[in-house]
Amino acid sequence: MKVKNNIILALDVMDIDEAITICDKVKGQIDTIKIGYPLTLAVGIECINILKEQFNFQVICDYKVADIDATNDKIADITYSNGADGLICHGFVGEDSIRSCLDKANEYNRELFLLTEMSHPGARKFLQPVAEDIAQLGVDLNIKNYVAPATRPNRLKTIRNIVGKDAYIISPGVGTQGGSAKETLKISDAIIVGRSIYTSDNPEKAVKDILTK
Ligand code: OMP
Repeated sequence: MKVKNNIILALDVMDIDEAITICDKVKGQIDTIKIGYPLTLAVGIECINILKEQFNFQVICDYKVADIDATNDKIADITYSNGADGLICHGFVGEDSIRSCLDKANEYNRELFLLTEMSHPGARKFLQPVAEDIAQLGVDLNIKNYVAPATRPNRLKTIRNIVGKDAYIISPGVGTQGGSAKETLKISDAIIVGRSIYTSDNPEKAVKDILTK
C-alpha cells in the first residue's frame, strides 16, 4: 500500500459529521484513514464508503479480528465487501484464524495487516513474549503487511528484522502515546496517528508538526 506522506490518520471519532470535518481539513496531506470500532459502531459499516466516495481515501479497517477461522472469515468478508482497502487482524489467535483473513484479502485483492506487538503498556505482559513468533508466523504465511509499535523502537527493530526489509510495517503510538514520527519512520514504512490530529484545533498544522518531529 502506498500512503501519502507515510502517515495514516486513526479516525477514532464517533460522529460522521465530525469525521468528515476532520477529513476535509487534512485531505491535502493525508490519503489513508484507519477506522475502527468507535466510528463503525457509531455510524455503521457504510462509513467506509462515505469516506472513500467523499475524499477518495484508502480505508484500513482496524477491527483487530481475533476469532476462530469460521468467524474471522465472515468478519473479513463483510469488511472487504463494504469497500475496505485493508483490514487489521490479530496474530495471537494462530495460523487458522489468520489464514481465513488472508484468504479473504486475496479473494478481494485487498490488503491484510497482521498485528504483532501492541503499543500500549499492557501489551508487555501477554503480547510481547509472543510477538516475535507472531511476526515469524506472518512471514511463513507470506504476509506482506504488519502493525508494530512506535512506542518501543527496539521492539519495532526486532520485528522489522524478522519480517524483512520488503515487508510493509505501519506503526501506531506516535504523538499521544509518546512515540516519535522521525525515529519510527527510520524503521517503519508509515505511522498511524489519531488523537494528536483529531483532537487538535488545527488538524492540518498538527499533521505538519508531527511530520517534522
Ligand atoms: P492515538 O494513540 O490516538 O494516536 O491512536 C492510535 C491508534 O492506533 C488507535 O486507533 C489505536 O486503536 C491503534 N493502535 C494502537 O494504538 N496500538 C496498537 O498496538 C495497535 C493499534 C492498531 O491496530 O491500529
